[in-house]
Amino acid sequence: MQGIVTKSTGSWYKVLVDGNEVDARLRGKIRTLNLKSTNPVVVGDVVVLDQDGGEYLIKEIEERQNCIVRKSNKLSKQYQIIAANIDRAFLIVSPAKPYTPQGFIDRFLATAEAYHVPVTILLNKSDLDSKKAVLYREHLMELYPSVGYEIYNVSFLDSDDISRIQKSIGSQRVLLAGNSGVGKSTLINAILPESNQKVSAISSSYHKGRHTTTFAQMFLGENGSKIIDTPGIKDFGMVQTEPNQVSHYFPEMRSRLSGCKYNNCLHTEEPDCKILKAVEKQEIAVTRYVNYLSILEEVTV
Ligand SMILES: Nc1nc2c(ncn2[C@@H]2O[C@H](COP(=O)(O)OP(=O)(O)OP(=O)(O)O)[C@@H](O)[C@H]2O)c(=O)[nH]1
Ligand SMILES: [Mg+2]
Ligand SMILES: [Zn+2]
Repeated sequence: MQGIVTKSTGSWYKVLVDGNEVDARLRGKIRTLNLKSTNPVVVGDVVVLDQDGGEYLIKEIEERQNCIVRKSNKLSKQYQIIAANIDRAFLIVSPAKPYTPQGFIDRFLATAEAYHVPVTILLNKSDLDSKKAVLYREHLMELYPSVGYEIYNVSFLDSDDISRIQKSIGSQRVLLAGNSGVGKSTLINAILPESNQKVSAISSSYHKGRHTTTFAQMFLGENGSKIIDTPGIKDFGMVQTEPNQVSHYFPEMRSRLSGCKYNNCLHTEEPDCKILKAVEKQEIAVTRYVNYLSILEEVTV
């Protein structure tokens, strides 16, 4: 029988089979996909199950259409798959309490481009009105539409915003991503009150990396939609990328690449580089370019 993994703790799994969630374990030897990941089975995976007595065993994983991946840590060659087979991702960011740096946003966007996952940015906590929050919000709201990303200024405490978000989910399978404390579980609770996800009060402990949600979990919504809550991610490292691929993951660079003199241009100091010219003319945002350079540096090491 076949099912979809809805929760993975590393030692046991929840799998949705014919509308029911069952507990399952991994069979000792599994036909794994060719991936150096720290977690062989992830939320969203389609798996084949066997029943052994009363126990369900996962014996096979179907090939993934896509996945969102992060490096276990900056130096490691290993990586962790956050979820698989998703239609789109909502990147939830917050202008303050906690602050989501633009570097984090650009890394996530580039990772999603690499795996062909469309992203909508939900700029949450629109009720925060400190000077810093307002300025940063204005910056993000201007920047991202100009490079082709959808971004919405919302509050998950506002029921009108919640119904708009719910409408936009339709029947899709959506991953919620974002740093700890931005409101991922708050959104799940607003859409699916019966899910009762733990949320925590905003406090200074976010800076010490407290995480309220500890495992990714898929929730079943209206119209067959599936929403995946994930633990807050501190940082993304680009994985499995050649240096000359990185500019393909920035839409405003991708559309200009044919203008560079050299095919293998990395857009750092080459002559006749269309990207460098566009940065000089402020047609490409310097903040995006700087984040491009930092990803480039990381994959070149
Ligand atoms: N002011 C304000 N607070 C919000 C809003 N949305 C969520 N919060 C609060 O932000 C805090 C953290 O929310 P969570 O939903 O736990 O955040 P999370 O992204 O799930 O965090 P992790 O599970 O640690 O990754 C809670 O106290 C929420 O009430 C909002 O629109 N405005
Ligand atoms: Mg959470
Ligand atoms: Zn170039």
